[in-house]
Amino acid sequence: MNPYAKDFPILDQQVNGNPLVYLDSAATSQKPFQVIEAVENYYKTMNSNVHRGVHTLGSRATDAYEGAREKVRRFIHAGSTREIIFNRGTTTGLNLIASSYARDNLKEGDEIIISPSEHHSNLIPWQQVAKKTGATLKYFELEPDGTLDHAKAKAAITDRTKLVAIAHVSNVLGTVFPVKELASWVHAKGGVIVVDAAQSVPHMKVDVQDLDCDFLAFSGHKMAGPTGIGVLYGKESLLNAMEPIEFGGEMIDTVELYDSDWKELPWKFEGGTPIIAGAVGLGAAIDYLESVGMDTIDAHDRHLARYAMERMEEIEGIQIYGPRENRTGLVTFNLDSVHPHDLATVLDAEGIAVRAGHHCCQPLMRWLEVTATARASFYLYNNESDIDRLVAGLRKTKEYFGHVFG
Ligand code: 7TS
Repeated sequence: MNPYAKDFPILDQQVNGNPLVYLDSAATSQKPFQVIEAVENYYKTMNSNVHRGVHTLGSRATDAYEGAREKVRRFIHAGSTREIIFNRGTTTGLNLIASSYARDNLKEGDEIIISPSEHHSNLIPWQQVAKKTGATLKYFELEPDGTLDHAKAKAAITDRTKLVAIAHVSNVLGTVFPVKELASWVHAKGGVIVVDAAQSVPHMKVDVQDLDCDFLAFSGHKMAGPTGIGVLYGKESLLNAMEPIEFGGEMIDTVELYDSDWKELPWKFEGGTPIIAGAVGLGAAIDYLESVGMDTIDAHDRHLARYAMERMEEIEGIQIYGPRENRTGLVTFNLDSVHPHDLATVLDAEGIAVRAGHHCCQPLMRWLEVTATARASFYLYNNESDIDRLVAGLRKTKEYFGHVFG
């Protein structure tokens, strides 16, 4: 029995007559009772609006909200809480950079470079920036195993490159992209780097100062935290020079009839009543992950991916995508001519939850020359016996479709 599984009450149930095996943590992770109780406790003992009024509940809620910001700062080793903006998630963070920083700083002749493996959240905003500013959107070339060749990537970054946007970890390939190197190459040319850390922050130690990234976005719900809360990290000098894109309460300093000015960082980017309970839950998730240890989680998830690949490769007709080495805890695959949706349906009948589809990566599906794939993704509450159940389920699927089509 995995020692952490008992902290996740949802896992202790039968699905379709079988014990649940949850292998879809890259879509969203499950939540430990420590997080569920922190959110419940917030609503039971301190719910109130923040940064206003002087009553006691208001200061408790404000302390809890700002305390969570400090936990996030420490967790990703940012220099200051002014660099930590709470929002709805990775998608919202990336769109803020695109709509504020990029639209105001890019022009015709400038280039944005991204990877064909990006999630739509880190792809469509840059298409929109290119359309609005006249800048050109370009793509790094992926190697056949879904990695970047360092020399080629470095050469692709030129004096025209004003912005590189890349996932730290691909949600389909599991590839860990060389963010630190990319940051140094783009900085040498005077550009900035935006990191989509949706799949890295939940699974490994991420140090924004060590990576030297300019912006980095992630989601609470993929790291044992609640849905609806996310974080955008940005270097203070860049955030200071940026305009907010949402205007209203909470983010203003003084408001005149025809003009207004903004609060200092980070609040100028947090218009409206913030996601207070979500931030408190995210703080509890960080406490939880730190109590396990990010290096322990990283090693565990990578071990499960290696074990899964070894076991799955014993099945004839399986195709696994992405690199063999230096990959994180997810395995994306197809099985013979079985449609991944059919495969996921048969597995679901066995109580096994995997994701099937394009994973919000349609250009990557075209690059892989498939319309869809299945994906099993792992977290600290999974263990080898979950993978054994998956492999047995895959064998059953193969047998079933062999009878139907054979
Ligand atoms: N970037 C990456 C790399 C992701 O994996 C996801 C979500 C996002 C951005 C968007 O995050 P959100 O919290 O703003 O929605 N990825 C997935 C997935 O792989 N399956 O479901 C959601």
